Amino acid sequence: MNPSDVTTLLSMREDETAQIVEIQGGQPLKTKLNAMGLYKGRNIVKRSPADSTGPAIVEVMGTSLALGQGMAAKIIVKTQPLKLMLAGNPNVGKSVVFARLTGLEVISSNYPGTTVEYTSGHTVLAGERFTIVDVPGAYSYQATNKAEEVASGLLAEDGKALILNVVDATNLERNLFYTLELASLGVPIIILLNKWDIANTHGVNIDVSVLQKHLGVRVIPFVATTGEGIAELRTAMEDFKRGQLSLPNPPPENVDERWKLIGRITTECQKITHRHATFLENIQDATSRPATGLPIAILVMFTVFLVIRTIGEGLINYLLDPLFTGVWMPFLKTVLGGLDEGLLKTMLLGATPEPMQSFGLLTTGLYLPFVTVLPYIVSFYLVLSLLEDVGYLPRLAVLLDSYMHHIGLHGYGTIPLMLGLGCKVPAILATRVLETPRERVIATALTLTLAPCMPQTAMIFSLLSPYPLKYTFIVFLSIAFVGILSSYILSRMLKGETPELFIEIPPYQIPSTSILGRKLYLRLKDFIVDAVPMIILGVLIVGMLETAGLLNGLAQFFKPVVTGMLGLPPEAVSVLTLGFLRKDVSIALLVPFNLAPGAIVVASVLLTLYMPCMASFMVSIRELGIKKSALVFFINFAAAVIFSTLLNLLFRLLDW
Ligand SMILES: Nc1nc2c(ncn2[C@@H]2O[C@H](COP(=O)(O)OP(=O)(O)OP(=O)(O)O)[C@@H](O)[C@H]2O)c(=O)[nH]1
Ligand SMILES: [Mg+2]
Repeated sequence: MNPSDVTTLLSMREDETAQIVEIQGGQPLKTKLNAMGLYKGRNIVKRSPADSTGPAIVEVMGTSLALGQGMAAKIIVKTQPLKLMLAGNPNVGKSVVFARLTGLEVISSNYPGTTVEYTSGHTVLAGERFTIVDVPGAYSYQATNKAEEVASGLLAEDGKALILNVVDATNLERNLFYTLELASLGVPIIILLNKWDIANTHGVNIDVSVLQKHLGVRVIPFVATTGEGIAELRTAMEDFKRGQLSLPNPPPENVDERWKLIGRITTECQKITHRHATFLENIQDATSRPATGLPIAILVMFTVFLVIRTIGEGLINYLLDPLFTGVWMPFLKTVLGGLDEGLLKTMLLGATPEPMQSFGLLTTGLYLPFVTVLPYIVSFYLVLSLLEDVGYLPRLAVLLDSYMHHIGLHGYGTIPLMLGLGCKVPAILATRVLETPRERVIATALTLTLAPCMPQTAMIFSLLSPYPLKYTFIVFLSIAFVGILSSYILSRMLKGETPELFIEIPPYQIPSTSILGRKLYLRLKDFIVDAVPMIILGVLIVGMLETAGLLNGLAQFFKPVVTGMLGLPPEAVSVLTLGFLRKDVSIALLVPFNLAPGAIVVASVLLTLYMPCMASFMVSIRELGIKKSALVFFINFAAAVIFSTLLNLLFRLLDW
């Protein structure tokens, strides 16, 4: 708690809300106030100004009470910061504004639906502390998907003091519809006319004063990415604090009337000067038209794959592996080499000196996350963030729309799938922008199975790197095949229609390097904070199980399935069990078995598909509920076991 939030009822400002934390002055006063409903924990609203010379007026449980100044000075309260809602259409820049005002890190991207859960933070504006909420983007107060439901729910809550309506200046007419809906919520609004820079270069001129007059609210031209307009926002907040911000003009009730009004407003305040199509706009056309767009998409995806691998491998071979083997390992040897042989030494350094096989905490435990996986995480998120910020993903969604309909999804499903190449957890959350529960189930199933996540991909790359490239391709093709097949089955099992694609396609933009850098940092931080400890724990568990000889018993029990059907050594059971905790660790565990490449392929396919990892397991259950998640998990499991068995048979025939 910030100590400056604690004050007395006497010094509270007019209309301020607070909670009583203590009543001083002895028991008799406490009892007296208690009888009137003033006790510790109770919320109150002050109705008289702080500098008033008369009694203090407070509102409690809907009734007003007057208290003498002496009494009011004995009631200690904690004031609650005013709540400021950051609302607007999707992809208008709310999250960038939020990050700028709060200094908190949130992800922003150039496609609608980046924020599907809300984030809140604190900011000080005009000397006043505010709680500020990054409301998910919505086109209308009448929600049509889960993200919009969250938005309307947040806006309907009591206690909001002000709405900061972020409006895309390049798209004024469409954005104003939501603005008019917000205008009927009964709180003051400040409009941030964001992307003012793009509007200018596109020849869109908006007369701010005319717009202000029509809407009855303050309008501030704003560039969230650079912070232009912050000074005007501060001034507006000063005015808000002094109570000089009037409520917006009441909008017409009828929807048609609203659109008519919007039409009148835009013709009056907006002038668009004609200009030639820019280079970016020409590319925009080429990438969205199927004839040129599909070949470009294939080229883009192929390049993406290559770039990710090249950067990842480069980082490993030329930087991290030499550092680890040349600097870290000798250092460990010097410092811990003298340790007595025994449990502690085995735990820390493992059984063998090989960093990938020893399963010591300080050897494999660090090598795995930092040398094998991190480089690919860096390169993947670098490339993904670029695609996101340029605005390529919605175009991919449009291009793939007709194919996606075969498996019961529309094109927007490609966005969670792309995110899922990195980590399944944010990807499953991203399915919230899909309209129907059926679509969300299918999209979740496909996200979980279409391809492994990045840490696991990194391990598959590294495990198969000594062998010809065809093995790596077979792994990914098999996984994609099973993923698509099981989603197809699921889409037939779940009754219902797939809605038509209906998304906004933002124009391409040159990404801001600072936003790109911040996003990469945020995603890496997530990996290091959430995933690395799990990897180390996984390494520890396996090391311990092995030392204790427990793996053997388990291995014997499952031997018929694992060896008979899948052709893997019985000890691989431990690997499969651990796959639930961390899939990348479990794949790394295959190293000591010296498997043939065919067996690595079978094991990789099985491990990717048979079960989601613990984190995505929990998120699926939270998002879809237990019943639907169980269906998804079951279909994936069955498909994984059947397909891996077939693959094993095939490899035996081919003698791979
Ligand atoms: N040029 C320019 N780009 C901006 C500006 N504000 C935001 N952007 C970009 O617009 C895109 C969308 O920004 P976000 O903050 O993710 O949008 P959002 O409103 O939070 O979107 P949702 O979470 O999908 O509702 C990002 O690529 C931003 O970098 C701006 O003022 N100028
Ligand atoms: Mg956002």
